[in-house]
Amino acid sequence: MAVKGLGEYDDQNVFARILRGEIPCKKIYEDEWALAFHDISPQAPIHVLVIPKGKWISVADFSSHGSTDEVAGFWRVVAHVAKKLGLWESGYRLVANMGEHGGQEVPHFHVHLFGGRPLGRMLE
Ligand code: D5M
Repeated sequence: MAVKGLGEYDDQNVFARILRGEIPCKKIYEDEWALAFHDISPQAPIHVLVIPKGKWISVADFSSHGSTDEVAGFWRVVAHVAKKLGLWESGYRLVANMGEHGGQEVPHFHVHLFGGRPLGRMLE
């Protein structure tokens, strides 16, 4: 079920719980800005989620309460993980679902990183 509105941050969402270490994940990389781990239900040979440490639900929160350092730190992790997984040469796809129409299920901002095979024009 997709997120209905993009209002208050829910501290009990699954990614908040992963960040607090309450739920395990298959971690790929972590620093002060972001955490990257394998998606529990992979849609491609490589399907990784990168989540910021900040309490952001959508990109709207980048501007309202994300510092430049936080935003840059997050995107650097995305690039670092793509390199670490050997995807810089072959290419890969980034997707961020936002809200109900975007099909967002977890109300903590995240970027899906897909790779490992030719992905076609769009996944869906
Ligand atoms: O995608 C949310 C994604 O989060 C979806 O691909 C499944 C994934 N997910 C949900 N719970 C977990 C845990 N516990 N570990 C790893 N991955 C998980 P969305 O863009 O919100 O539709």
